[in-house]
Amino acid sequence: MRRFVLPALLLLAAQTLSAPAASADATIGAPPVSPEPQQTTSRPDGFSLGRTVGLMHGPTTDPDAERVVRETLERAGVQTVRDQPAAVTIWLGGNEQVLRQLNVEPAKGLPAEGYVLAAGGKNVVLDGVDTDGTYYAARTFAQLVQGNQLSGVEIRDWPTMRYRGSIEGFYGTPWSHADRLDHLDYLGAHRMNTYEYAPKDDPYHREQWRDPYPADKLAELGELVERARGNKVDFTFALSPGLSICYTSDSDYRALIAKFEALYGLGARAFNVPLDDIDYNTWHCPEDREKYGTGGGAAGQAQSELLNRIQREWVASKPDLAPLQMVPTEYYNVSETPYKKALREQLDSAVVVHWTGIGVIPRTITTAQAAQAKAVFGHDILIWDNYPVNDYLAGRIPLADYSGREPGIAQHVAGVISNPMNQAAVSKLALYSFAELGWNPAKYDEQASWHQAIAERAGGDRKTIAALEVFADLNTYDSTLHPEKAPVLAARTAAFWKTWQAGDHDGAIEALEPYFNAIEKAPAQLRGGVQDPAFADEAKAWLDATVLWGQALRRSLRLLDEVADGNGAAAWASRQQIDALVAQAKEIRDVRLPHSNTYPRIGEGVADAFLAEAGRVHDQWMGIEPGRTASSSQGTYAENTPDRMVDGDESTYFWSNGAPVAGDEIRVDLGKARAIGDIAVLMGKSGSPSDFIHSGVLEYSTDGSTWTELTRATTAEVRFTAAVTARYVRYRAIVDNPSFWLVVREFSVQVTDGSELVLTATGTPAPAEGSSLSDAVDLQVSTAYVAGVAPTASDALTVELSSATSVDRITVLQAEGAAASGRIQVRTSDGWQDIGPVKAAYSAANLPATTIEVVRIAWAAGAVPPRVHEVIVHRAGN
Ligand code: 14T
Repeated sequence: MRRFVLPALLLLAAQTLSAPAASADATIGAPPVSPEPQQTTSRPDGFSLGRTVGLMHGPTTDPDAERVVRETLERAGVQTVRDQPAAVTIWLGGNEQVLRQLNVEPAKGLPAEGYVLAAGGKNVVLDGVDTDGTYYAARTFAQLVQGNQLSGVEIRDWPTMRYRGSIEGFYGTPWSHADRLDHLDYLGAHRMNTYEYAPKDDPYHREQWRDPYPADKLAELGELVERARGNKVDFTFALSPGLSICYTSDSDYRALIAKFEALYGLGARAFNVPLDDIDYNTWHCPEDREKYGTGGGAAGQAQSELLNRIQREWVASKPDLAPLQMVPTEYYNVSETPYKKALREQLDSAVVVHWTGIGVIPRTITTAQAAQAKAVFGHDILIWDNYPVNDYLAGRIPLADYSGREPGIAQHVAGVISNPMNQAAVSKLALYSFAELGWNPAKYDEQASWHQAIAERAGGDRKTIAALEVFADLNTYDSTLHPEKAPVLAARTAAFWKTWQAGDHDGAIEALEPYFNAIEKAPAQLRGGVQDPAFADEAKAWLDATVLWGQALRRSLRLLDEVADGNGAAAWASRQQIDALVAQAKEIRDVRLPHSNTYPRIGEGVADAFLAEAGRVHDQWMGIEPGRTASSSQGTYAENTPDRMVDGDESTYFWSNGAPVAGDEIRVDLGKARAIGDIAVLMGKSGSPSDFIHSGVLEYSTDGSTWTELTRATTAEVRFTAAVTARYVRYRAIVDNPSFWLVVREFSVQVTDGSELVLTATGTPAPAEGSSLSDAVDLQVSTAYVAGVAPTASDALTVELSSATSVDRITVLQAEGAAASGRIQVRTSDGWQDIGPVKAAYSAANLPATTIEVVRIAWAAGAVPPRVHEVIVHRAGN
């Protein structure tokens, strides 16, 4: 899309006119009015507010609007506000005569919540079509005042969607009372009008829905209702009885109404009955089964009858209630079912129905889908949009743009509300864009809106904006809306490896280092620069982790530099430091559920991949040949990572986090092309025997892009004997799995060309609890054989080679700062030969290419128990 470009001269003039007097160059100019008004016409007759302003009241005047106006005037340096016309006069709630003078049409006739804002000739008319409209006029006025200045303007504005805001509808730690109060202010300031109270883990909302709120909780709810009203937000109380309600029970009905009545008493005027995430095939009393029977149609009828009774007996009896809302059990698709047919035909037509799109967290919501939702549910549709909710993304705070929603959905739905994160203030980044999409979808530009949201959080400060962009990039991945991981960092690291592989090591490092610095420094900038103190508080775990990842990334550049310089000791020190930083980052926990159960994910899949690649470069330089690795195109369920497919242990397994679809695969990378023989893909496990690819193809490749078929199978265990040369072997689904996920206990590929040198370690002192001698020869420098006691002169670590091999260097890696001493010895056909000392963390002994069978570290008696991370046998000529 082409953007309108102001001619340079006009741009200059506009800047001179509207730039605030004290505009520092560190900040970006005036924020645009957000959400963008429907119609804006600039006028030549802007003015200064001066020190004294008259404030007059018109027909739709409003105390909340007045509060916003007075705050704005105070911020602008106005000292006196008179209740009579003055040099500059504000007409709050409209004034036809002044509008006529300004040649501006009044708001009359605009949609609900609409307003006209006219500023010119030393008058400001804030003319709401209703009091909400006047409030929004005041909000826009607040955004227009720059310093003491007001540009001449005529704005005619109204919301496209009826419902705009949020539903606190997630699992895990609910927001605090302070979070909610602050959130309600944020909604009001962004012209959003809806907050739904539906935290899954408030026991009184769902689990114990019948129980009345205790007095202290009720008092808090009362304060929320109050705060919402002051922000023109409809506090919508939701009660979820679906886990235990008996639909035919009169006492259950009365328990529900009693709960609603209590909230009505506090001033709540909007109500919702969510029936999501329940099993509608389970009744909670025999009477329901008897009355309704079984199946989705029966559930739809029971739910409709409950909602209809609430509508007829309660809602209709109160003059001032907003339309009743419900969340259907089938909230996530548009397929025609008996359940939806029952709602369509039996549910009172006044009830508004929530819908999440096609999918619980759909990547896109199209106009056509919205039309289908409206048709299939047969009711007004309110989109419950599961973004940026992170209850299903433990350890992640999605900070990317609010994307994939077509503006045309507004033709078919009554609104869009956000299900946000467990972190209220961090959610504001996305909420900003919900406000814009809901108010003026035709003008919604997801990228522009995201940048503006960032600028708002950063208070316009350039450095903070830059830091927030870096931080947001590291927190892009959210599985569905943004399946890509840290895209900016990924592009930069990809460019790095290209330059590195071309041999320009210094150039590669110089180009990337500033970005890694920016990652490390971003948290400090955000802590000082984001005006909202709750942001740094809630994001603490992620900010702390970002510093550590930034340090690890920086250190990995040093590692690569040290490798390029051949400085083995320094490189090993860097390598351990990187591991320590990552380990520290993974110790961090947020305080909220479910995030308190895992570590904050920072640039996962990109930052860790960069460190792993740097480690491989280091490994290769030291003589560790690339071992095999396993991967999956799917995500991981809990801690069951893909490496468990190649750990030689059938009791551990990879477990995907969803059902594989055609094209999903599991893969083994041997590190380099090898002759291969027996292959076994052992899927499923007792407990989930059907978690296997139900129809797949076994394939191999030498380059990872051209694949050749070996066999096809439909069984849980697939075995095949190949006689080919391959680096990669994969098993790929060729049809979508039935709802079963994927478990892979082992994916073994036999190497037959004998080129795999296998080392076996034995010796003394015996390893300490939790470590093993094999850790010294497992080709992983992060794991270590830790001796249980300090060595005596008769102790030795013996490493046997699977076959006699020509070797020109032996390297012994011990823990930095805790190195034991000894001698490196090798056994050739002529017997033992001493080739050098072990004394520091890094000990390398070179020898002329010699065919050896065994390596031994003969320990000297000492005080330090050896911690051997690796004994590396470097093959001559490699
Ligand atoms: F009611 C719905 F619109 C809805 O989205 N319900 C829940 C919601 O509370 C939760 O925050 C959201 C994101 O995790 O998804 C829904 O909960 C689910 C959905 C699933 F598909 C919980 C488990 C699921 F397997």
